[in-house]
Amino acid sequence: MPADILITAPLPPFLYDPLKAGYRCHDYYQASEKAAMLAAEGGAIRGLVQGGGTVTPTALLDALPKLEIISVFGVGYDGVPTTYCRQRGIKVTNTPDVLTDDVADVALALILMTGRGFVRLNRFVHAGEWLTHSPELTTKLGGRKVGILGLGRIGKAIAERVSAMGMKVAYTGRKPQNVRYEYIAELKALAAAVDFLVVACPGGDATRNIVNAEVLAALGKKGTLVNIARGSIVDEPALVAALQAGTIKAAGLDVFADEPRIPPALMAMDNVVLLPHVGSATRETRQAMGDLCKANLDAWFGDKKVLTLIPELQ
Ligand code: 8YV
Repeated sequence: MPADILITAPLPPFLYDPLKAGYRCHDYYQASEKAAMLAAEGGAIRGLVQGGGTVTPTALLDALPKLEIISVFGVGYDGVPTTYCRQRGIKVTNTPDVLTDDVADVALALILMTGRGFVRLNRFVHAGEWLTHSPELTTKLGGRKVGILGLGRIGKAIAERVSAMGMKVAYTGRKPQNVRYEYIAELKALAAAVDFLVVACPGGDATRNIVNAEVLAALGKKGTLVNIARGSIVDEPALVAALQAGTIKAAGLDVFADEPRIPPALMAMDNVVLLPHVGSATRETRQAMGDLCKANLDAWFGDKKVLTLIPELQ
């Protein structure tokens, strides 16, 4: 008898179809009568599949007394109440490693697009302006310093990429690591020391709004903020204010506080590059994430093992 699985996020067919073939899937995300679905099926649910950004309230988990595993389709699990899951013995898995390179590519792209003005220059050519005047001069990236907030797998992949371009790297995090990059303990001091501040740490309560007005003031007119992690880490109104006041130079953002809604003020700014949360959005990587998301469920419902248990539960 296949296990009952609750689906709480929109899933691509290359994940959803194999899940439907192996499990009894209940689409909570699309259900119009969510309470009724929980009342009818909640008691049978043994697995839950959600996205990286999906917020899973404990009230929902309370309605799933037989839940054994949450398999996150994404590396970030900031929407999962992990302390609650530990108490109830619910396993939580994610999809690390397979998306590292793609997300790091997006950070590099945002550095190039903001630093070298490539988005503006693209508009310039499309608008026929090259016929009438010369393009603007921008900033040489070699020799500039990149500060990485969160030197995990993705942070390290970003450090490698910018190092290859001759940029210098500094980082902050809970503790110094055995790496060749400069460690700066305080986020504000890191911001003050760099030309690009790249946010690459996990989201969640521990990092909520840590990139605040003070940090942005330290980053200053010389500095560009790049965020490929979670919108929750940056105080978004403070960021808008800093850009409006010219406190910082520019921003390159792939993630936002309330996706897909973006503060209208950002849309109009020429020194801001906006992407629609595409860090992992290649066919190859999303397929690998989907395969790993399902493999974790299969391993659990097969022989009570998982492949990528989150660190907090290890
Ligand atoms: C995905 C992400 O967009 O992995 C993450 O944490 O934010 C992204 O890769 C998301 O997980 C898809 O559900």
